[in-house]
Amino acid sequence: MQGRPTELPAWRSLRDHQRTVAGMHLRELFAADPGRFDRFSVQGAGLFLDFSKHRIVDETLGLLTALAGQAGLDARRQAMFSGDPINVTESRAVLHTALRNRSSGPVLVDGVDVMPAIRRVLGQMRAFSEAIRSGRSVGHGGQPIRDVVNLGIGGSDLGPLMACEALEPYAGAGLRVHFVSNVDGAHLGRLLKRLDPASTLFIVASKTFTTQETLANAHSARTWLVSGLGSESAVAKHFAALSTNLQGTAAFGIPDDRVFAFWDWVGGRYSLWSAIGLSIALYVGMDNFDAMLDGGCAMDQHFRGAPPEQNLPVIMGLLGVWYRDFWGAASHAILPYDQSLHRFAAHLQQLDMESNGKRTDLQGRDIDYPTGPVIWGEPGTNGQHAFFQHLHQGTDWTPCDFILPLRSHYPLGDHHRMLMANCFAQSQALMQGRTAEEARAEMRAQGRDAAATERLVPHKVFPGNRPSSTLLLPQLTPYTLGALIALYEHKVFVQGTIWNVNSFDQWGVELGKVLAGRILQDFGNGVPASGHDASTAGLIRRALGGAGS
Ligand code: G6Q
Repeated sequence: MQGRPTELPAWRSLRDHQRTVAGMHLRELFAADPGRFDRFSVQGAGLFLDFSKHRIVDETLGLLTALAGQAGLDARRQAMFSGDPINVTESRAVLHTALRNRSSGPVLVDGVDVMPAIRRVLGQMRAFSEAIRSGRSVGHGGQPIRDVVNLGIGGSDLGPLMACEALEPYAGAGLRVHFVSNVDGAHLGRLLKRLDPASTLFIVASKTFTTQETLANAHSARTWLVSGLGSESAVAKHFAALSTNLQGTAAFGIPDDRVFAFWDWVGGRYSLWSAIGLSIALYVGMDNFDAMLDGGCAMDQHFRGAPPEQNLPVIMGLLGVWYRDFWGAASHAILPYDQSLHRFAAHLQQLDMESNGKRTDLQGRDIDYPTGPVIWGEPGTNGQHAFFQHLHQGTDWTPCDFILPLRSHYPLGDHHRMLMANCFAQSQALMQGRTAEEARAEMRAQGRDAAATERLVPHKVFPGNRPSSTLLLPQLTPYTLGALIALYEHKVFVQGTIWNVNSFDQWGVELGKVLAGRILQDFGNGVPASGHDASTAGLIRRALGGAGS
């Protein structure tokens, strides 16, 4: 798309159409149309999406899918899956989908089929994970590995951490997996207190193998290990690396057969499908990792094949654009009703905000329309006792995604029915709200006197008309988790296409890194360099002088 999305005919029509829909209330739309749920719900790759509780009518969906067509979604999707260098600012292909490609066909980058290399690394991951899990591969002193520590940050941490938490029911009893990301010494230090070097394996997960935090943690872990086991040669048995920088891993002293490669066409936040997922394979076994790839692949096929009005990522992406650009919604809540998905919102926060938090379009022009929203969330039911007040009665409203597996891995008493009832009740309350008459009638029925009732009525009114999607999974399995993650990846892609941004670079994280390097030098020199602003120089002086200065 060379022009701006705001100039597309469908964008202009949506602007007018929004004014019509703004006068409607979801409660009335449901009352007038018994077929609404059936018409506005779809299935794909084993997931079910109810999008009937959105501020849309049939015409809205038609206009939104027209917008996708006019923005060139089909061509751009084809370009991504074909390995075209759509990450134009880094001149790279975007092929995390090749990592989960289960067909026998080739995927070409610069005329070279990348599938043989992908299958080779998957085979290496299988051999390594099976050897460690079975106890065939042991530590320096002959002890089996009991604790695996993934040292990585951002995309080299959030995805595998989220997936290991989600798939805990599939983990055997043998291995514990830990994740250390923060350069704050407390993160590594607190964990090391509990570990035995003789039975610990460190995985240094870094695409570039230059990330300050990860390398600092890796070097400190190495010092701890060597001092605990009394030999430099122990490093070879207790470290592995996941990286595209094979020179860097060799310089660290990790033997080549313990280095798991991936490629520059895998973005960090899309990398859990690559060797960066080794911690997942170690924790739940390679068969389950493969099942996760299968789920991701099924969602890829759905995304490529389903018509726009039945296509989960397309619908979710378009609804996000609808609220962000035509209603002014600044944030979007992710509400998994599953404790095992407690890091899912954090993973999506990076996926979405790093991909579409952009203010420059693909042609390098400033953008004058809203792009990616703030993504946030926590599992239900906990969130209900914390921030849901704001969702129901705050002056801003926030579109929500409710995510619910229908079967639990922990069928304790009536817990799961309670969980499901709460999930459905929340989206219902957001949608229908409570009128003054209803609030009044309820209080009267409870025997409250008339004066107290009237005083409380305004506080007990819920406006309703607050939109949400509900995503149902049969159960949270490796397969459905794979499909769920891929669904959100493609949702982000759809939105990036409409907003005409490069969803695959992240220049916004650079500046802070450069400045941190300079300030670290100041700490070494014992004085702030000239050229800092007064605030930064003052803070550096206080830090150099200790907490009490
Ligand atoms: C993700 C980002 C970023 C990256 C980390 C870690 O898309 O690029 O979060 O994953 O900065 O980078 P390394 O894997 O290179 O250490």
